[in-house]
Amino acid sequence: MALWHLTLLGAPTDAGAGVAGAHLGPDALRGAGLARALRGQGHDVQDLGNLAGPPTPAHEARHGPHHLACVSAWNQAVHDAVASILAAQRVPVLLGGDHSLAVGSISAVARHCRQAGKALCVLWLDAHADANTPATSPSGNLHGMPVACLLGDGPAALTALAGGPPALQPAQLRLVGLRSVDAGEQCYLRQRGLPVWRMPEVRALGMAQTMAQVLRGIQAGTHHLHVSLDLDCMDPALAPGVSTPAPGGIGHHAMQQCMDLLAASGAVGSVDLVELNPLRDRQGQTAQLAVDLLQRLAGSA
Ligand code: 4U7
Ligand code: MN
Ligand code: MN
Ligand code: MN
Repeated sequence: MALWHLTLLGAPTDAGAGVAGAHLGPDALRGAGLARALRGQGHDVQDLGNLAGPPTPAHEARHGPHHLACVSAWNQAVHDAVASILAAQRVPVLLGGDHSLAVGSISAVARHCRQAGKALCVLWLDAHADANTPATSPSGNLHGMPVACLLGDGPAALTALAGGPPALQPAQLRLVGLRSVDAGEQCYLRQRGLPVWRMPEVRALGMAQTMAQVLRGIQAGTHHLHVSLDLDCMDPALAPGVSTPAPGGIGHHAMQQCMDLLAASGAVGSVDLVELNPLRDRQGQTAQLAVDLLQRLAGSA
């Protein structure tokens, strides 16, 4: 039970994804009543509206990651805005947009934590590992690369956002819900020793036990927990409005439990809510679910 001073920030771009539509995410979340729902829980909610950035180019790059210049422009804007929100002692909630935007937001969070002397942990809720590099990526899409970028492996335009050392070390990450991991990512996860809870493990342990492991050692006060929520972590039967659905995801009850346990930790200091694709949604059901989950994540004030 804590009052959050939340700041919503939209980044309407799909330049990091292989299919169009994630640029409509922020406004669909607003349309589903996100701010109203959070205020209804007693929180202080500010909405900065949408950032401006370049449109997604009509053609993909023939060599290298697709739309890199466009993706890095958006990430620079996200980085700077998230840094100001954190400096104002508020909790940034980045409304995506595709998941490449997490490079900008988490780079800003990492700098903030270094200055504030807080230990940063990042919970990556996703069907995918997002740990490709330009060398391993089967698609060339940058929303499949943010984890590697944050660890210092990726295009310089993105890794440089952290301002020197990589934004994260592997032990600071916890990847939960994975079930679609590419061969190159598999090697990378093992080589870098990334802590991962794949779907079969989440199912076997149950969400309560999974989160007990994920949150071990994380304490409100000394730690800053960043939640990077890719909506495709959920089962596509529940959350069809995503660009890259993968069957066999987290169910409704387990997801609610996950949010409740995060709220109870008292350690959440920033959030990405990404990969909503309204063009693929059914009657706004995924947007509604996202609002419900964020409400539980914030808990009541
Ligand atoms: B998301 C993929 F190949 N791994 O790299 C890739 F399967 O942010 C998918 O998690 C990436 O939604 C999905 O393109 C990125 C593919
Ligand atoms: Mn993702
Ligand atoms: Mn994903
Ligand atoms: Mn996706």
